[in-house]
Amino acid sequence: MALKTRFTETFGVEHPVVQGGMQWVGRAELVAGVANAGGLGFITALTQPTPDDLRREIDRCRKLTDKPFGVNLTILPAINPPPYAEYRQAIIDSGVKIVETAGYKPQEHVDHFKEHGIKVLHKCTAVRHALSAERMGVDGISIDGFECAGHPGEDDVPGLILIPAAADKVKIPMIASGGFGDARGLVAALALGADGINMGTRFMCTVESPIHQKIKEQIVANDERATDLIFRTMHNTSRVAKNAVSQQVVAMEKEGAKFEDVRELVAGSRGRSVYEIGDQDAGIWSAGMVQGLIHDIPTCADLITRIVREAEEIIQGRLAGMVAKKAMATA
Ligand code: FMN
Repeated sequence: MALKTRFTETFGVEHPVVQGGMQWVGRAELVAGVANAGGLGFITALTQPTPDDLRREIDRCRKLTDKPFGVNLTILPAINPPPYAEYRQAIIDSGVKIVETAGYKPQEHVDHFKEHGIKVLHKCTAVRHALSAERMGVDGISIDGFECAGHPGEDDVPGLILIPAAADKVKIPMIASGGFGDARGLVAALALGADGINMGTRFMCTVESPIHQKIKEQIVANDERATDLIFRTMHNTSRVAKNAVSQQVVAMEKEGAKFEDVRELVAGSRGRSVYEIGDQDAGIWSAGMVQGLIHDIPTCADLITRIVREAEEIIQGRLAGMVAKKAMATA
């Protein structure tokens, strides 16, 4: 059995379950694990130091799976931006057929990908941005509620409102993101009008995820309160795992610190070392509130199979049973 939605039809995957881009985490082994399980995984382009490294990572993923997978291109404003056009070209040349864009002003990227017949799933955090991406011609929207790991935007609208608000207006297939980790979340997302779910934190905590075992165990140990919002005062909010460093950044921001003051604490190299050496206090690392729903470290196949099977059971059992009981009661 399988859940068929507009998303699975449009993007040609078996299950309506996506693994979104994750800096330092979205590498070939995880993406292939998701693909082999029938989900849609995205290699994170900017985790690769150069566009040529990205080409090699895509090749490596192809050796691990013959199923479809995609590449995430995250577009963030930067003083020294990465060579986006070259990364884009690497994706196009490699023959990847699905891209997840995220971040600011994706128009030129979307246009170029569409010229090459690539399907684009655009991830954003507001209904107005979803509608603008739809007008740009993307094939699907992934909408991230306030619960999500990484950048939730500045509107602070949780998924329970954001997803149906977006579903009321967006016409193309839409994936719900932020706070999803199990079958109950998938069924809820479908009920709210989405065509599937995107998960970040949940996929960090799988066998194939290329991060230190101790960080996976930390996620299992953490509960739903174990996140901090940093860069609030800089209007560039990021939801990260609560640790010694995030607490220090939050405290410094309260005292009026500017980016320069916290730059060393939030350095990407320190965040990366968390995953390499398994010291959760080595730097800033992204994780969402859904940590409170994560209790194990399964393979991607076990996770996706479990989510889809239990979702079907909830729909056909608990939910259908409620409708049947009401029908009997009124008969
Ligand atoms: N989203 C991006 O678009 N680009 C990134 O580079 C990126 N890095 C992330 C790194 C980590 C460790 C995590 C957990 C998330 C990251 N995200 C990034 C966000 C995820 O793609 C996804 O939208 C988010 O995790 C969904 O919320 P959840 O963690 O509650 O499932």
